[in-house]
Amino acid sequence: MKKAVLVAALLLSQISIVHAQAQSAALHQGHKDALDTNKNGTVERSEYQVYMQSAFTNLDKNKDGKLDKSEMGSVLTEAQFTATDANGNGSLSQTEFMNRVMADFASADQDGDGKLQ
Ligand SMILES: [Ca+2]
Ligand SMILES: [Ca+2]
Ligand SMILES: [Ca+2]
Repeated sequence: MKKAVLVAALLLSQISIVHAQAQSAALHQGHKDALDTNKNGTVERSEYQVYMQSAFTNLDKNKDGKLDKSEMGSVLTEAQFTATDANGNGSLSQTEFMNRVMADFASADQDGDGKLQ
């Protein structure tokens, strides 16, 4: 099976919480429940952001504040890692990581209302 395009989907499926479909912005119900912390039925940008910040912390196994290729494991392909590593230094800072996942949120949020249903 081809991996989903969204980095967020890859990250989330990696940590067994969300497997979003690249073709559809819809999240699986169980996964949405995990992200929808205020249980209002939608995943707001703020909920996604908080979740991704904690995902960054969880992925940063050696706690040096950045993600290197070994920490990303199978989450990102080489090409995706390179694309996310904006300054090309071989590791992902929290800023680089968040820029990427928030861009994914924006592309998944097709109607631009700041929420994923
Ligand atoms: Ca919510
Ligand atoms: Ca690290
Ligand atoms: Ca970098």
